[in-house]
Parts: sequence; C-alpha cells; structure tokens
Amino acid sequence: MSRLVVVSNRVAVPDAKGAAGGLAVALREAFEAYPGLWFGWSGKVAAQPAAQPRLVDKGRVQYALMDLTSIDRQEYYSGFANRALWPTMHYRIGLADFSRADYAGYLRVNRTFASALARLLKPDDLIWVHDYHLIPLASELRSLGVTNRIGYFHHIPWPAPEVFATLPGSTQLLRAIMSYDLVGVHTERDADNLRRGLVQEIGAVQHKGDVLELGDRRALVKGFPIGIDLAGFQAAANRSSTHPLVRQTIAGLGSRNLIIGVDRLDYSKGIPERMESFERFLISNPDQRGRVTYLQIAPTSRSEVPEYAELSRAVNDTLGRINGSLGEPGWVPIHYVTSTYPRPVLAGLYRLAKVGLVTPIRDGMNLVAKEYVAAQNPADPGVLVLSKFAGAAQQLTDALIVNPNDKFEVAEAIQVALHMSLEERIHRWSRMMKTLKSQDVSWWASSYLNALKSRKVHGPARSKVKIAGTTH
Ligand code: ADQ
Repeated sequence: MSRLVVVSNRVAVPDAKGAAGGLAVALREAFEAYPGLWFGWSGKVAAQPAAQPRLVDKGRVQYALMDLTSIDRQEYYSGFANRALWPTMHYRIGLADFSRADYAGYLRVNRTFASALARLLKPDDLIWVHDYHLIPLASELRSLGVTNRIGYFHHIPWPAPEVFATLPGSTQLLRAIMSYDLVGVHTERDADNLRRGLVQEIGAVQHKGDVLELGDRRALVKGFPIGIDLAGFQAAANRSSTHPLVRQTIAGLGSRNLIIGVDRLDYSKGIPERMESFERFLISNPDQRGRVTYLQIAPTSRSEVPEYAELSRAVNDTLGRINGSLGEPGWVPIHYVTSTYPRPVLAGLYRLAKVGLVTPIRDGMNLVAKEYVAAQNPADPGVLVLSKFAGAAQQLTDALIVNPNDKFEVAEAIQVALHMSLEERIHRWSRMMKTLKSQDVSWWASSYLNALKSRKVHGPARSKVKIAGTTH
C-alpha cells in the first residue's frame, strides 16, 4: 500500500491530549486511509541543525522534524514567505518587501528539506506538499531523481498574473510549479489565475482538462475547496452551552445581540476596516447603541514581521477611538480579545452570535465562515456576512455577500442581518449547510488524493528545472 507523505512548513505532532488543529484536522482522515509520514519544520531554531530529521512515531503516522538556523528562519519564513509571497498572493503588492538574501534563504531551506526528505522516500509514496513556503520543493526533489507523484496544495489566494509578476523570482517559481503533477487551489478563480500565469509568463501550453505542459512536465491545475469537519464542529457546538466561558459570555451579554469576528491578526483579514464598518452601522442606526456587542477575537501572529506589529497598533487605535467615541458607561461597543480558545469554546461563541462578520480583504478560503455556519442552532440560526474576496464566497452564496472595502455596504448588511426573519435565516442556513455537508474536509482530502493518484507517473526526470540561485 502506498504511503502518504505530507510536507508542510510546520509539523503538528499531536500532544499528550491528542489535541491538534488546522492542517492536522484536515489530514486526520487522509492518514486513516494511508499509513503516513509528515515532514517539515519542528518550529525550533538550532545553532547547527542536523541534516536529517528527528523521527517521532505516533500510531500510523511518523513525524519527521527538521530544525532551522535563526538565519534560515529569518530569510525563508519571516522574510521571503511572509514578507514577499504572502502580501503579493493577497494582492498587497505595496506591502511586499523583496530581498535577494531572503529569496536565497527560501530556496536554500527548500533544497535542504528536499535532500533530507529524498532519503526517506519509498518508490510508491504519494507526496503531498502544502503551502507557499514550499513551492520549489518538487523541483528540488526532481533534481535529486525523485519520480514519485507529487502534489501541491496552495492554501492562500493565487493572484492575477499581472499581480504575481510584480514579485522578483515569480517566473522561477512558476517554472518550479510545473514540477508538480497536481496543483490544487481553493477556487476556480485561483486556478484560472495560476493557469493564465503559467501560459503568459513562462509559455506553458494549456491542454484540455486544465493540464498545463512545459518541456517534459505536465501539471493539472484545479480547484479543491477545503471543507471543515462538519459533524465534529456541530457536535462541539451542541455541547458548548455548558462551558464556563460560554456561560460567562451569555451572562455578560444580557439581552444584547452578539456580532462575532474571529481571525488571526493579519492585514488580509480586514479587521480595522471591519471595526469601522461596525462604527458606521452604529452611527446610521443610533437605536442599536447599547443593544448590540461586537466581539472580535484576533490572536496575534507573525509578530516578528514589522507589518504585523504595525497592524496591531492600527487595530488598537481604531478600537480605542470607536469605543471612546461611541461607548457609554454601561456599554462597550467592541470587545477585543487576543487569546486562542479551544474549539468547543469557539463553537459556543459562534452559536451565540446573531451575526458572523467574515470580511477579509482577500482570503484563500476562510474556514471561520464555514465554522460559523456549522455551529448555528438549526431552529434559530444566525446570519453570515461574508466578503466577496474570501474563497468561501464562491460556495456560500446564501450568505450576505459584501465588498469589505465599502463600509456603508457592510454596515447595511449588519442591519439587514439583525432584522432578518426567522424563515429567511433558516432558508439561507439550510442551503449553506448542504454545501458544507457534501464538501466537508474528508471529501476535500479524498478528492485531492484520488486526483493525485490518477496522474500518470513520468519516467525518471529528464530535464531539471532551473530555479534562480540554484546550480543543479
Ligand atoms: P488562516 O489564514 O489561518 O488559514 P482560516 O481559514 O480562517 O484562516 O483558518 C483559521 C483557523 O484558526 C480556523 O479554524 C479558526 O477556528 C482558527 N482560529 C482562529 N482564531 C482562533 C482563536 N482565537 N482560537 C482558536 N482557534 C482560532 C489559511 C488561509 C485560509 C484557508 C486556510 C485553510 O489563509 O484562506 O482557508 O489556510 O486552507
């Protein structure tokens, strides 16, 4: 039986309680179907990292953990991945800060990972690489003679070709993409952007069935919208009202309606813009003052990156200004917390909220939108207000879809959501639930892996893809 080899920037080794989040939840069932190996960065920095990973066996999965030097971490992770690729992929080219040293570090870490991983591979392993930190990995593996099927899943948006082309190194990265057999993105919009980029920027030829050809390589580029563990999330939401934190929130709210936003603190999520939309809502609907509370949960992330520290200041300023100008002695309009919460608590808070405000400026998918819908009480569901620029908007078309840059439009949607009839809320919610059920997380993983298994294996790599800064 083939093994599944997952490669991602961070490896989530289950802790003593078996707790896991993010990608680990998404891959749980894939690892049930295949014995597996999960390879990537341990999250640790070492002065002289070992060339081979530390191996940890847990059930059917072996975890292979690589440490990085602090320079690696700076150049590969904080630098090129998070200060150049992340903003460019999210259409924020004004924030992109390209440095040749960072790019070289990004390529170097990918090469180091490839040579450590190549030694662990078996001939019929299915290799599934995740996310923008590791775009060049397959090309590095191919140059070491690896001929296995290799798939890539891109968790963030793929921008229009004119936007991606602004990034130095982008054509080399597009060439590196062609070393994969299957490239998955969340939506057809992303797939179309990537396919056009491959044709326009590096002269790939598009065949029918969305297969792109360059030299002796063929890559299928296709949308696979990620889902959530619907049943698990619903069960957590059903049990949530007994949780002390949820009970405390219920008591604190009294008769007020709750509006909720949950995001990593990231400029792609549109948090200050959302606060200003809520401000606009309160100004336009003075009768709602004191009757509604907006809870924004936003754990800090990537605080070593200057743009994130700047965002944190901007959020605090906006929050202070709005609460100061519109709040009253017995009422704070916006509650802002930066903690992370266990999933059952999050599910309970979603369920309490009459409105889920999910208004990213750009987002690959946005799982919060799906979790909010899943957590609702079927007899009295809340309303999702969703940015048209989240991948989720392509599927959850029964949400109130908004342009997050238009504060008046978002304010109006909040007003409509708070006054929507029960009948319409149930109608919209039921239709969204159908989608969440038919395209849940196990559907996502199995449809991706089935597509990867169906790709034809090429013979030994005949041509090596040259990427800048490498000499193979
Ligand atoms: P993210 O940018 O992290 O993911 P998202 O899809 O919303 O965005 O996932 C965030 C996850 O973190 C959710 O499962 C949410 O419940 C959890 N979370 C957020 N705040 C939390 C808190 N305070 N406590 C506990 N958990 C919290 C990237 C891409 C997305 C894409 C996903 C998956 O940017 O576009 O949807 O990967 O592919």
